[in-house]
Amino acid sequence: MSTTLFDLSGRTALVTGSSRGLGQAIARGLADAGASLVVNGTDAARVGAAAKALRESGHVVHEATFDVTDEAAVLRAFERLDAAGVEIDILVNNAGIQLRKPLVDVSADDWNKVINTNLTSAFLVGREAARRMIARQRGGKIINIGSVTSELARATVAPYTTAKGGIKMLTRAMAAEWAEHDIQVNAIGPGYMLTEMNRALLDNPSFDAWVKGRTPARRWGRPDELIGTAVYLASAASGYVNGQMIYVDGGMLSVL
Ligand code: GCO
Repeated sequence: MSTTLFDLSGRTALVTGSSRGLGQAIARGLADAGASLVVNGTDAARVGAAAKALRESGHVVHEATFDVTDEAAVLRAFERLDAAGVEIDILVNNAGIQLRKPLVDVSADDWNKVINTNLTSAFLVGREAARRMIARQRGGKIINIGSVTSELARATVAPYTTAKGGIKMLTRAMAAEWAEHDIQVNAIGPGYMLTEMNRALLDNPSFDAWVKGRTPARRWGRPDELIGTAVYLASAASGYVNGQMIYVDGGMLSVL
């Protein structure tokens, strides 16, 4: 089998929310597969630290500190990348936040913040990336990060669940319009992963036991366990895959 099938050399990947958590792990995995990276976050210091760590591993890294929920900021960020000659071949829409509270207690501001960060941002950043991919006529890859909550709901995370359900359908909608431009748009649906966003759950013995009992693998997933699927969807190996959500969930969605 050709080893170049999964080689990302010569390509540049923008991973939103890649200064920590799943995004940071995916960014490292894409870099290790040969891609140059654009690290994004809203905190310049965090973005700089994540970029420094990747550079220390010998990778080519650009820093892009901007708020993915702010349309004007997204437009300015892409204009800066254009001016610097940085062309995005691979986009990973990873940025996301969690809010855990009963739906009856969720304010409109709460709701909008989660929807804007976890769903609308994928539209705003995806649109700018696709505009350029289509104009260049060189194709591209867009990978949206969903969740097992793209399929099943859990009480107290309604805004997040709704956004992640939207990610599944936005992935299909993007594929419907952009596949003819040789842009493959797909999604990854993580299960319960060992991240700071889930720290409160991890530290709760009964929730920890529930995750382990509900997951056939009987354990939480590690962020680095998303890398193989991310590299696959970012590479030539998935040239005829469109609109799919690949669940990396230890089997959680496959069982009652
Ligand atoms: C929660 C968790 C989940 C997981 C993940 C599952 O509160 O239930 O945060 O949302 O993080 O998204 O795919």
